[in-house]
Amino acid sequence: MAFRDVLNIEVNAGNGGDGSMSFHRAKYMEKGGPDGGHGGKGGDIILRAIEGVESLERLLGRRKFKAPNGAYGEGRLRQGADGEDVFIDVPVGTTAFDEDSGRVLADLVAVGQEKIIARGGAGGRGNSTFTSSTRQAPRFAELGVPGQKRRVRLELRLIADVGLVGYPNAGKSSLLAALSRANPMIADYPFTTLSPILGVVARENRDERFTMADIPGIIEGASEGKGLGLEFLRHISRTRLLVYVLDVTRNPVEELRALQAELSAYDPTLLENVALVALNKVELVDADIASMVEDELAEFGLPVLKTSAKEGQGLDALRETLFQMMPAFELWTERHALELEPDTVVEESLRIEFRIDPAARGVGLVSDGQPERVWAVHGGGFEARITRFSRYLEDASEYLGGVFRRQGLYNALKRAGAREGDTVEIGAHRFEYFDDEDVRG
Ligand SMILES: Nc1nc2c(ncn2[C@@H]2O[C@H](COP(=O)(O)OP(=O)(O)OP(=O)(O)O)[C@@H](O)[C@H]2O)c(=O)[nH]1
Ligand SMILES: [Mg+2]
Repeated sequence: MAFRDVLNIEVNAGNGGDGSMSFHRAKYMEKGGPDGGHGGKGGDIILRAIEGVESLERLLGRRKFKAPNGAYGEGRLRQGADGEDVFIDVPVGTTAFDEDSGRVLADLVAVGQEKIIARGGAGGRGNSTFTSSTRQAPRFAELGVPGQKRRVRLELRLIADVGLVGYPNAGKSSLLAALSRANPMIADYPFTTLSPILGVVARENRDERFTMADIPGIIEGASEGKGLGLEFLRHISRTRLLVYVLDVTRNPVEELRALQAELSAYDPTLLENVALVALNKVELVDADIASMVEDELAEFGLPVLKTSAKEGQGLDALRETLFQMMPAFELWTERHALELEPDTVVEESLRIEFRIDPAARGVGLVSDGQPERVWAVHGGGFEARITRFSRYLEDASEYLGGVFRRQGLYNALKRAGAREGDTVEIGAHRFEYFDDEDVRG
């Protein structure tokens, strides 16, 4: 099974269904009241963290996800059904980024956690909504909003409590095998481990356990791409505790210094992690040599535990120390919380900040010799609002005029110096400006 920790997908939430333009029909009744129902909401695309998957591999081959659209509204006030949500199941530890903005869309750190990564569009309102004392038969309805469409990069950072880091061949996999039931490959050559492996370490006679991640060895220059590079450091960037595994027969002080330099080049906060040193293969040297090395390592200010993964020496002490030093989960999540992109406001028209450019474009002459004056309106959600009635623009224009007036557009145009007969440009649409205080929407 291929270990897969980065994957690009495309997600497309469902479009909102259009509202219906309909009038009640009954025998002997020439023209009934408006009875167009609302369109349904489009389905969301939701990322969900599930248990028991440790790779994004199962998503391979499925790169596009589309949620169903909301159904159209219908006559007799029948509302269109909402489109169903689509769930994408991923391993715990998956982060989703918007490929284009780079923003974090979701960061799932616990089983069952869910996050919408593309929102379905709102349904349009049916024509029955738009009746008023002056408008008893609205011949327009609102169209549905398109669903969000995104290119998303999924990145998996295994969520392990403990991360083993060290040079190749130091005995990381051997320690994992000795402390847990995991069965990693162990061999007397560098880069035996090619992808991260997780194991569960249990405390004797107690119902306590933690997970431990073994990652490929790191060498000096890894931050410049030497060896297997630093890409696997992603998987220890969110462990609660780091174990530096050193081979006592090599040069442990030098190796630890180089390891820390590489980790820090990847992410300086990694060195703030709670950490300890496992000085491994101690059975290969005399006890006083091992103690000497231990003293030399004191400069790093980390607890040092002497182990032999091969002979089973020091393993109980290592396990016990790990349980004792483990920081609380709350502290961990606080430190590692990613800043999520705020939920996007789909109903753009709720924002009414806008800008008016006087005579921005299209200055020409009209018949009476006066220059035609064009006011271009940007922002404020006006264009999106018009789009929602694009099929019925003529019939909806009076209604839209009223909405825009309430949002302050006419006042702003007036203040800017607009005069009767000027042209107002909103996106691709053009309207004539009229200075009439009494027209109501
Ligand atoms: N003598 C002795 N040999 C050990 C000890 N621990 C591991 N080894 C041996 O060292 C070699 C490398 O062990 P691994 O556990 O594969 O080392 P690793 O750090 O996972 O190596 P990479 O996956 O290549 O980074 C193997 O031959 C192990 O049997 C130990 O405590 N004593
Ligand atoms: Mg290994």
